[in-house]
Amino acid sequence: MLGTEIVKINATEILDSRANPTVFCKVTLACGAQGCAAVPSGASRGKNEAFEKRDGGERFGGRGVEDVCRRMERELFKNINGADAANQKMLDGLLLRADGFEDKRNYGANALLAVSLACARATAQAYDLPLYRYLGGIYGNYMPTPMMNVLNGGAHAANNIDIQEFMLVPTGASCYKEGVRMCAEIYALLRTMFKKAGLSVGVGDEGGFAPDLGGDEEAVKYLCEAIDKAGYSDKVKIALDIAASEWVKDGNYVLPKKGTTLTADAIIEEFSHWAEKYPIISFEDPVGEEDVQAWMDITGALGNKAMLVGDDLFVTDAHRIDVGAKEGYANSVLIKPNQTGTLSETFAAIHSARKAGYKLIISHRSGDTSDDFISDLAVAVCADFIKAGAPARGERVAKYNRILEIEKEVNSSCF
Ligand code: 2PG
Ligand code: MG
Repeated sequence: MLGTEIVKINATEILDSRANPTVFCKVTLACGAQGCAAVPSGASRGKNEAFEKRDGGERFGGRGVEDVCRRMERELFKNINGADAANQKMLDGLLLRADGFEDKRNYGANALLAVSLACARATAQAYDLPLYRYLGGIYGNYMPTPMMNVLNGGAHAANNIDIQEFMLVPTGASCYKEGVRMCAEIYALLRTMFKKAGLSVGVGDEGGFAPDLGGDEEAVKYLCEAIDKAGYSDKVKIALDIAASEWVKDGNYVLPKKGTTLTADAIIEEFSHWAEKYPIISFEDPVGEEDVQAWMDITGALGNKAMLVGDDLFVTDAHRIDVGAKEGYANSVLIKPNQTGTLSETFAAIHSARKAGYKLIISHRSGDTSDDFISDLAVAVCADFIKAGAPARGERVAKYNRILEIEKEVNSSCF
């Protein structure tokens, strides 16, 4: 051992980008190396996500995490005191055993993940390696393609749009940096277009614009027009996060803002139509998380034309991904470490996704912090995409900027 035994953890209640409290953890190792991590939090959460522990009571409307932090320092620490942080699997095993519940409801997945990620960062520091290099070794040299959410709706915005995320995907960019520039230019154009049309340029939770529009399809048209105006029609495509689990009501789909009721078949027909009409390459959670039949149907209809991404469907759970692969639904996976609660379980989900031949997207949450762990993770596992919101707002650009830094570092070490 290189002095990588855990000697101390500090846990602090901090704020996320929606003014909700969240857990920040600092781990200290015997050699003096330290690592920090802050956990994000979702608004449109999958039913089967690991438990997010909150204090309840009066503070922050019950959303405080002061008790969670206190228990991390006083109780959880005892279970990992002296453990080798460089043995991530063993360490995460200790965390899981200390919790004792499958859904992590004792300490909370937010508490466990903060420790798990901070330990990885501390170990990287002890080894004097950048995090992506520690996590990915010498293979981690490939930058993901960004999926930038430039128009927000659904649970992330107070406008009249039911689809949650409208994203730009610079699939034709020659490198990551060029892709970021293209998206930022299109984002700026969108602002000008909305202003000119007398529409709001205020932003939603993930930094995308959130105007009231004539309908969800009009949002797609705005993106197409902006891509066109920027001169990137052949290089930038569109991805949508429908977040359709939010629409499910009594066996049907009710669009919360428009109030329209739809069947799964009608939704699948509409999106098949959109996939023909618009340069949409990806539909995330296009149907409900429990509607397996609809997942089968949409995979049959669109599976070889577009990415069908399981977010609420898979909740970063290796077993759920294995089942999806076996039954033959979806073809891509969204990875959010806080849906599962430890880094090792996140890697297990990534492994299952790769085994199934699914595309891999590493993702932020709608409530996030300036923590950029997912950027290093995306490079380390050679993810196909990173989804971190708009090219605006500090907690979103922190992730994109970190990969700009990594790309430069990796390229400059080339001969
Ligand atoms: C999603 C995410 C992130 P939330 O649905 O993919 O964009 O949103 O964090 O609210 O679940
Ligand atoms: Mg989603």
